[in-house]
Amino acid sequence: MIFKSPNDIPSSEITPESTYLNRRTFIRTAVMAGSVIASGAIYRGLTQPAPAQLAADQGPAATMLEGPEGESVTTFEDITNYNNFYEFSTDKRGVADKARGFVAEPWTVAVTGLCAKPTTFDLDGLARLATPEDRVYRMRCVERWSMVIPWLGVPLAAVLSAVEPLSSAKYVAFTTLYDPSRMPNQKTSILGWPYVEGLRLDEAMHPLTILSTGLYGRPLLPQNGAPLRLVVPWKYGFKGIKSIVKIELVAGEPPTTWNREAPDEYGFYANVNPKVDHPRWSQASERRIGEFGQRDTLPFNGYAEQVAGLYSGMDLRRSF
Ligand SMILES: Nc1nc2c(c(=O)[nH]1)N[C@H]1C(S)=C(S)[C@@H](COP(=O)(O)O)O[C@H]1N2
Ligand SMILES: [Mo]
Repeated sequence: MIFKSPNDIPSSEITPESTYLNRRTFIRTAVMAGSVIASGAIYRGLTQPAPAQLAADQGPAATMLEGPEGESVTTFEDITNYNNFYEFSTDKRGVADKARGFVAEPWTVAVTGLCAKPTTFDLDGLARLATPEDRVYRMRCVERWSMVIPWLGVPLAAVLSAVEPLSSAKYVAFTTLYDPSRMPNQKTSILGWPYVEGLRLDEAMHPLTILSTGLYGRPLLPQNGAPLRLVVPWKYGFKGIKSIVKIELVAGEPPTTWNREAPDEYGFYANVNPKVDHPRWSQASERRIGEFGQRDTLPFNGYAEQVAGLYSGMDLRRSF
């Protein structure tokens, strides 16, 4: 079998979201890298390959899953060892190790705001709303890499319907846990914490949108956003906020972390679009983790048929 692990991917093919990061981070990073070089190259100095660290007993429960349209499902090893989760590390291959031991139970998520029945759910309470289903979705990071991930999750619509949104609710705001004692990078200012994200209510209610509680038939590992993270497969990966503690129905467009950090580079909508380049790189193609070469990036990440109607009348160049 020809297999290329992410450890073999030249870092020059990955374009970190973080290259804009503030001056202090640049300086600290440059010192660690041992030289002061052009900002675009600095983070590459940090992302040195580390050996995959996967205990034998962490094997996936399900292995016979098919990807969309015959595409291969990304390996469990890659999905759980190549991550973006800045609360733990900005080094994709360092997140799993830094997040090891993160205790995700007990956990509650408050579903609140403009609704008739605000409710705080524990994980059993969520599972009672809807039986977790398998959903094999592409995931496209704005940094030009992608995976195919066999999620386990419940439709977000089931959770929102349970609290009975008021007609004044037009958007949904999501918040990650804020606990610097458990998420060590929250002691730094590399991002404004807690991480926040948002969707328009119709996007949130779309049947493709899920709250994931697992992958490969197992509960989520900390590095993938245990115990609960958002999955919106037609949008760039940064919309998929991890380790959610609050879901709030609101009237106006809520602030979102990457848009707040770099508004010219990351929009609220962040729909995958090969024709709208990031200001610093093309979005026309991507590297599928585990494959050689490049794939064409698909409009709406391949889900146009299901979701393009959500944006009729909207200039898709503005839906970045
Ligand atoms: N709270 C939080 N959620 C987050 C992030 C993060 O840094 N913090 N990174 C995002 C980005 S940029 C991507 S691409 C995906 C990566 O998900 P994965 O590591 O499970 O593949 O998580 C998203 N959710
Ligand atoms: Mo990302």
